Amino acid sequence: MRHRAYIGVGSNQGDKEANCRRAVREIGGMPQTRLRQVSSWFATEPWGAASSEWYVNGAVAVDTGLEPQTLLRHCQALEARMGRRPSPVRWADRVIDLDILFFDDMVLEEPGLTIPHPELHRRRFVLVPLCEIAPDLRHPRLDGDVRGLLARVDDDKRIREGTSPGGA
Ligand code: A4P
Ligand code: MG
Repeated sequence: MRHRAYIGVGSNQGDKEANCRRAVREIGGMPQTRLRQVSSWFATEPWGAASSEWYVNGAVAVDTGLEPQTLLRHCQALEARMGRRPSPVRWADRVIDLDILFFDDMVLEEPGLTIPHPELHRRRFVLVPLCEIAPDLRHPRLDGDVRGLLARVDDDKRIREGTSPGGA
């Protein structure tokens, strides 16, 4: 378990919270990977989307021995297993979406993988759950920690407070 990673979890199709909980369970079952923290689940207004269907979003912390590209492959395999189909439409509705937000204090730009996630500081639906589990986590490229990014974020999309306890 050499690394600490944070993964954003979202769904806006089907039983959204059940989808998120299943994804969290299966993330915990990935090889060399252990769940450390799970945020509450939040109902969030769609961001940047053609769709008007609200999302359920949360975030998890894991300790993992996987390297970033391998963790991404496992996340994509899980998305596919849960029935997500590739869509040509950006921000299309999805059964499950897993984004690697942070990986240690790594800064990485590789084909198909940017870490930290390039949009995370613009999205309250990412920062609110992340701030619940890791307020003091520092962004390796931007000035400040998650709490500070959330205080400064320019995003007026609505979020309903997590009503349900986190967990899988
Ligand atoms: N990719 C690059 N870096 C990463 C990373 N750090 N983690 C690549 C995960 N993937 C990464 O992602 C597209 C490509 O990003 C992948 O091939 C991967 O190699 P995707 O998830 O397959 O496609 P996408 O999600 O449709 O596109 P995009 O532009 O990444 O959308 P986002 O940013 O994921 O946004 N509103 C609310 N309220 N809540 C949401 O969860 N989500 C989205 C999707 C839009 N609006 C939302 C929400
Ligand atoms: Mg994505």
